[in-house]
Amino acid sequence: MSAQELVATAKAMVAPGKGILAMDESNGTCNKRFEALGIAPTEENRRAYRELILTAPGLGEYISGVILYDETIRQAKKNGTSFVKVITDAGIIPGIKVDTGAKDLANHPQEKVTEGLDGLRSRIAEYYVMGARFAKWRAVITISEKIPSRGCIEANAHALARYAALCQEGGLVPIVEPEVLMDGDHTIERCYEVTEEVLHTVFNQLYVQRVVLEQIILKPSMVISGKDCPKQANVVEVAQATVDCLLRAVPAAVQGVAFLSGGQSNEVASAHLHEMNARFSSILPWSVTFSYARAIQQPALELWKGDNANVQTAQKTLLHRAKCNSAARNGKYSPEMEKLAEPAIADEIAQIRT
Ligand code: 5MM
Repeated sequence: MSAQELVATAKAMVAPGKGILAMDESNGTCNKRFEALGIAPTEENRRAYRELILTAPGLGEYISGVILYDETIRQAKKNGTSFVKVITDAGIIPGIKVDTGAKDLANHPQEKVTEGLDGLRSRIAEYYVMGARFAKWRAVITISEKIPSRGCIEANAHALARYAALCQEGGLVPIVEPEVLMDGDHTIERCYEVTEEVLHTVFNQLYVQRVVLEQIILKPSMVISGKDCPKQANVVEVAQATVDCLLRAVPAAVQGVAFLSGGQSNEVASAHLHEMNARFSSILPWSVTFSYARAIQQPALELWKGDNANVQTAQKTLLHRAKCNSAARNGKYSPEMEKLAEPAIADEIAQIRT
């Protein structure tokens, strides 16, 4: 793929009114989410759930790209149509998670480093032939009193940069995801400090590895209070702190920023994205959108419950969250949107819940 094609793909991933749907849960994570809702953790249930998502009518109106897992990119609809065909027919770009997970970092208790560089060049080549046009690699940074360490930040930043360089060489746009976890009782100020250090380190490593910033999407976490912090920053404070932090640490050449939701509630994740776009779009050098997993999927998964009879209602709920986040990406979301959508499917939802 040429440099122009990589830029065009990156631009399309963050196009106005659109964002990315992360559905790249590894089997372990997907099974955990199923089991919490009493859904059997089988390959067929994972396939059926992914079919529900990918066949939601009108998904392509709000979603530019979907991130798949290795098992999912090889799967097909019940009628045999491959998921990759379903996705491209809907005008959506297929993407693929290529990391192999966060593992314990030697000599660094409680810290992780993401693995997956071995054999990555050939896996990228295989995924490209299968139809993927972008990839994702997630690094995980934990905050507590004495961490993150420099060793953890540098190891993860180096791996992200090596991954990104290999993706560009192989024709995939890399999504660079350094996630600073919300777990803990730290303040928003501490989250700011850690996020800024992590982003500076990541962009330094991207520079060292000669990654072309116009051909990447950054997928950061927002600057937010730890979930057990007694003082929770409000929506305006989160938007302000996140924008300040990113303006200081993310070069203007980056094609787009697509936030993860990280465990925020659905409405709050939409409100934060809206606030950033509504207040600051005139000063932001990059497009700012979403790349949410839980904040789009969770209500649909809870309604589906593994039952075929619930598919259409679950799809409407999924579409609703995609639409709210699409509005937020344009700075046009309001909590009213949540109320307006409810009556249309309220009866169906009530029936499933009883
Ligand atoms: C879908 O979740 C992804 C991680 O899955 P594994 O831990 O099973 O590999 C994750 O990378 C996800 O893409 C992002 O964290 C965004 O998800 P949220 O739920 O934070 O929006």
